Amino acid sequence: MNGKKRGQLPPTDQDKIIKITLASGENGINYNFAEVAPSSLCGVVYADVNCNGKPDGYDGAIPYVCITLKNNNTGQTWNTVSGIDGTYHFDNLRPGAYTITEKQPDGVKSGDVDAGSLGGCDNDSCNYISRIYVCCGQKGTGYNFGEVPCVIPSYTTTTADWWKGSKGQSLIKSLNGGPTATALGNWIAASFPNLFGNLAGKTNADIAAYYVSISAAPAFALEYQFLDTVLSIYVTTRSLAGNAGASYGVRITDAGLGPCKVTVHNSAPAFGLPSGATTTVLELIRRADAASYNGVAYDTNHNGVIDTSGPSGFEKSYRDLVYILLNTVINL
Ligand SMILES: [Ca+2]
Ligand SMILES: [Ca+2]
Ligand SMILES: [Ca+2]
Ligand SMILES: [Ca+2]
Repeated sequence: MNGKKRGQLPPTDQDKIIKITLASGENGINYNFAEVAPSSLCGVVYADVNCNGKPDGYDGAIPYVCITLKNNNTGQTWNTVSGIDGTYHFDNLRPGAYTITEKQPDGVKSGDVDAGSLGGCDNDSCNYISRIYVCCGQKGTGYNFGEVPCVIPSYTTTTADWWKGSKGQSLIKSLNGGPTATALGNWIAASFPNLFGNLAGKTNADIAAYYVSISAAPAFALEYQFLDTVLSIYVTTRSLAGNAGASYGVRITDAGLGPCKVTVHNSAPAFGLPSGATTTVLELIRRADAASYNGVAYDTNHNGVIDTSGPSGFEKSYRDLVYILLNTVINL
């Protein structure tokens, strides 16, 4: 106004100009609001099964890992967690210098950290990537955190059918606040929709009963094995089930059973893997889920029947192979 600036920018709201005084007959000009195209940063947290420092081959995802983004110019921070496929992303960012930090999950050992497409400095031993300079509208990808998976630990309590016994049943019912909680059912359904989409909205009490009923149905022997493994993933993962299983002797870590290494031996074709490949428990279940339909594992032609002949005649043999693998290697 008259060659002088009038008005103030509030420190916390970038969409306001306040305290503009205007006398009679004055005209204010250049009260401008600039907008920038939003930027983003993303990456994956993965079990580096083949130990080559990049997410490839049959490396598995590591979900539920806390990732923090800091804008080094403003000091502002944001938190997120990796999804079931291990990916994380931060959207709607303003231009600036950023640092991404991973909270190291226990249950896996720290591996290679990588700066992605916009560059930056990675620090493998400290789980962070700094000096990521983001310009307007840029999308940074490949800010990855690799972890070294562990072998499947031996547990003291869970054996075949353990979930059917009184301890297993009461553990299921105690999860996430009690028998009427639906977090477990919703997680199973969302994570493995083709195998267990029917468990969405089900309570812990429903799932405990469902486990007993499926265990008594010979036609669903393989689905029963999957449910067994899926329950083990859930209770061993701290961010999913807390420490509820500890008093039952379950070994609980941040990463849980999901990223543990497993070799597929002769079951490889059923997972679309080369013979003898090594991957993770979670990756196996994800692959099997992708080959399943409407609650039936390996009904690949979606006809509601396990085929033993014709072009889908492999369905039965794949089920047999996977049953043996889950029964001998993963049963806890
Ligand atoms: Ca790798
Ligand atoms: Ca790490
Ligand atoms: Ca690195
Ligand atoms: Ca079929």
